[in-house]
Amino acid sequence: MRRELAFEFSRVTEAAALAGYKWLGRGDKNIADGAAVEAMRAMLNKMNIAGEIVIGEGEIDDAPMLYIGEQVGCDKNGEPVDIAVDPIEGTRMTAMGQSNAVAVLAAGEKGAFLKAPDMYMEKIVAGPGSKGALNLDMPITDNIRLVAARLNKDIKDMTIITLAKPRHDAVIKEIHALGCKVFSIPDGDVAASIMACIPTSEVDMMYCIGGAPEGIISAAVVRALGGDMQGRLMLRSDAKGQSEENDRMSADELARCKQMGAVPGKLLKLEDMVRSDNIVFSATGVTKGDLLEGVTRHGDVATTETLLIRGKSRTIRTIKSTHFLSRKDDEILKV
Ligand code: VTB
Ligand code: MG
Ligand code: MG
Repeated sequence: MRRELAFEFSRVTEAAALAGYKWLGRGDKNIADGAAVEAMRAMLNKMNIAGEIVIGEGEIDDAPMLYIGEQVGCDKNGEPVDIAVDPIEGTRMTAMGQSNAVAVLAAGEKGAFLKAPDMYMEKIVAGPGSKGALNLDMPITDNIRLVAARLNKDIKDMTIITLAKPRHDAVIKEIHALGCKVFSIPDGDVAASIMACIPTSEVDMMYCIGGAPEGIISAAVVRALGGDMQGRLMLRSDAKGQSEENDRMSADELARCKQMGAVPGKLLKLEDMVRSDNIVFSATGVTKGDLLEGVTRHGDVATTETLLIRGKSRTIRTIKSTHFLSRKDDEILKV
């Protein structure tokens, strides 16, 4: 993938964040998501690529989406690029004015990403110092012990980040019983996965059952940062419990998995989820967070902060931009 494309992708997540920000604190996560989707689509369609959305988000909560299989870009003969998107990772946070919402995407060469439907995924992440130490077939407590040994840390000094969801209550208890610290955030495991990979954060590992799209996007940035990750696609009934509706949705997920060649329950290593180092990851803060500043706006002037990472060179850039909104193209402003 051409190096210059990296910068172009940062403009795509900037536009999505600016569009989502308009709906900050207005209580409607679907409108915020829809605005970010439209802005992201408009920007992607200005790029000289033959792009395909291979991972989208939205089916789990029926949100508006850039759908799987959608062709983007304005040059059919341009560079073929596979793109995994989450126009707002944290729509609830945006709607409720909570921290840590980001607009995010990962792009790679054709076939770079595992194709999977929008379903759940169990995932575990650790930083570069623990490469090869993870094994999702073993209990989480064993994984923590192995990572602690790699990091030369006391178990009691280990910090594991997860999502504060009822489905994690039991695992949080186990981790506490082991003597570790648990940071439970309401939503957003992509940011949490990045935190597990950067040496300056307090977090050593990420564990959760969250979205598969977020899992693949996280795998891209974890690989780019030299960290490690394993995952396992999970049917809705296994993640959220059996009910008539969950069982019906699980049957649909299973059928879609078959079409796409994905296998629920199968252990996925980092290299299975992201097959190349030649990827670009871009995330722009929508609301203020642990990793990135959120959008700010004073009249016509808005600012954004973006994390742009190229996997091949492992260059990590933080881009602070100032935008004069009256100069933006209509299709970004009108949403
Ligand atoms: C997961 C997680 C995301 O939403 O998709 C979660 O991966 C949805 O969980 O990071 P529930 O179905 O239990 O609400 C996020 O937290 C935000 O998109
Ligand atoms: Mg999300
Ligand atoms: Mg989303």
